Amino acid sequence: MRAAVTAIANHRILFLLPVLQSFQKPITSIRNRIIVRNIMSETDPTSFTRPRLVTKKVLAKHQREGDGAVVRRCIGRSELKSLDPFLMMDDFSVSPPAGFPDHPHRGFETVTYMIQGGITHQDFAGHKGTIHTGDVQWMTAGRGIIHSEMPAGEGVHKGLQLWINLSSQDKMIEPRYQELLSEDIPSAEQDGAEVRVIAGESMGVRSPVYTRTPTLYLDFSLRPRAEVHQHIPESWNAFAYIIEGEGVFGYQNKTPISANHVVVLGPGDGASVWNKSSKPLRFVLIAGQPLNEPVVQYGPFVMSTQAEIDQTIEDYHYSKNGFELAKHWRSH
Ligand code: FJE
Ligand code: FE
Repeated sequence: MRAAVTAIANHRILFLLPVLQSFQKPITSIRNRIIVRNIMSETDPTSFTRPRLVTKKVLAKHQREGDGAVVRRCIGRSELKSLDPFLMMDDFSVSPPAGFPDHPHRGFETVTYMIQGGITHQDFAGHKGTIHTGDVQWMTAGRGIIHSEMPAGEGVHKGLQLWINLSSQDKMIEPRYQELLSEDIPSAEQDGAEVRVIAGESMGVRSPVYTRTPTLYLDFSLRPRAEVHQHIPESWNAFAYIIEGEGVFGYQNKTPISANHVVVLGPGDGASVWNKSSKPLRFVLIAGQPLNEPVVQYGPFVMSTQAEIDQTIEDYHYSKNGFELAKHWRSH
């Protein structure tokens, strides 16, 4: 009930803002309304007063990656180099024999979220498994992982892979995996808006995933005419990627944004999205606390200085400082 009231209040404020902003005087009335809402919704995690607007919109086109795989690069492309702490995000599609054969990582985390099919993962420490539709693998590469990521069987396998940077003091931590099966991903529904909480909290439910770099990762499905209002910490960077359908982001009167677009959300303490279409809308909303540290990237190695990158290349070459197990390992 409270959520519904807040959604309506939100709706009205957001609708009024563009009108009010064209005048000088009514600023006080915005303030008054916000104060009223703050009192009303002090304990409501969905409430916010400064809606984030779209500051950038990029279409993620197909490109080749790995060994014959096709990705739509959302973050890490020339128009959107990175969005601290996010280094890269690929919307990938692979069919055998394509895939991502043996390759290393150091200094960050990879988060693989399956949309369709399965990916089989094997690493140099004997960790092996397959994640299927709706499952997530949160891999902290830390000081080093060498692995292969290949399609599990015939047909097309799709998902999202996000790279999250680690702070300089966390870059050399022990590698770690957190794997969540689809059925263990918390979800909630409100007025035609469903959320799967991969990391962080939404609609009063929390993910068990530990995010060393604080991250919010939500998968929303909105039925026609549904809307969602999500709190995002003020100092965090945030973006959305549309998987299916089209949605209105930021202000209610904006033009809808269609599938395969990435939108960067500007300053504010929350985001609003409306599905004004007659088809389902599915998108991920991802936000993270910026590290504000230098980033030196050499392919799958991400460190803070060139000297650390040089050291990493040496460690990888001589199988040391975390890459010991690489000496005689190959995936099979
Ligand atoms: C790669 C380094 C990499 N996008 N999407 C260099 F780590 C990779 C790589 C991936 C990847 C893997 C999956 Cl499962 C999904 C991805 C890049 O493994 F392709 C290159 N060239
Ligand atoms: Fe990888």
